[in-house]
Amino acid sequence: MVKTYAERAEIFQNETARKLFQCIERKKSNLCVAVDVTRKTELLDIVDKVGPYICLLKTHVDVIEDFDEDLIVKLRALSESHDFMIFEDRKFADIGNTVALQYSSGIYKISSWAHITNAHTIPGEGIITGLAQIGKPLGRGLLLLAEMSSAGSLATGSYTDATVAMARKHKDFVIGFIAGRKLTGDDEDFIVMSPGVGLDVSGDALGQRYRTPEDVIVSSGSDIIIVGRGIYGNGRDVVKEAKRYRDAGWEAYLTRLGLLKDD
Ligand code: S5P
Repeated sequence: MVKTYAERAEIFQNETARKLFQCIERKKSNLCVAVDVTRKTELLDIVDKVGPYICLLKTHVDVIEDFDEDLIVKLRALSESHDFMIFEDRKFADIGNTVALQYSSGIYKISSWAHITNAHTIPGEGIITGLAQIGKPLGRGLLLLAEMSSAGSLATGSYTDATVAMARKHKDFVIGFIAGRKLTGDDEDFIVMSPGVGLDVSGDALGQRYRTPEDVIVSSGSDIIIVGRGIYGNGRDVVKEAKRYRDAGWEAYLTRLGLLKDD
């Protein structure tokens, strides 16, 4: 039987994973919004509007042109007031020693504010141990990129399988995957977050591919939908779209649990 988010919240070894699933259940939202804009004020404005409808905010902090520490103070305040967690989509991809520095230091000091970050597994297991040195004492969580939504992605087959095997060895820090589908059995608990979700278009001009919330959650067994331009793009009504994706994601979850008819 498919477990509820609340039931799964009890199982995770990692504190961040537990808190995220509790938040999903509390807010009845499995929506992560990806806000890829380049100005502080625009980012904060969108986050303030969508905050009530999301469980997780995904950032690309390195695209912000006027980044400063005040942005982090404000994002953290919004995360408290609207009750969501923060995922910096840094996609680390280097040797352990380097990623530990990139995670903790430099201008962004990602480990000091992002509850969750992610990494490619191309460098091998050292990338996880390097990031864990910094993130574990802070109770942070790591996602591994096991698959990608973009056309022609090389993260398939044995690469994806090897990524899952690495995650299994580090369950206290690796909380799950970026992937298009559930990759492990029901007896293991990893969070699956799926990007490339959109209700209106099937892709963009640069290789992105979109699927519906129903497809990723009901058919593919994913846990969290990541939606970017479908919510804030092209003069859209951000609040209306956030509610629309939250509702679609939650309905898909209820369908997966068998509480709604899948028709
Ligand atoms: O495979 C991936 C992995 C990620 S994290 N495909 C993705 O699109 N992403 C991220 O999800 C990407 O970096 C972007 O921030 C977001 C998708 O944005 P959208 O505007 O296409 O919905």
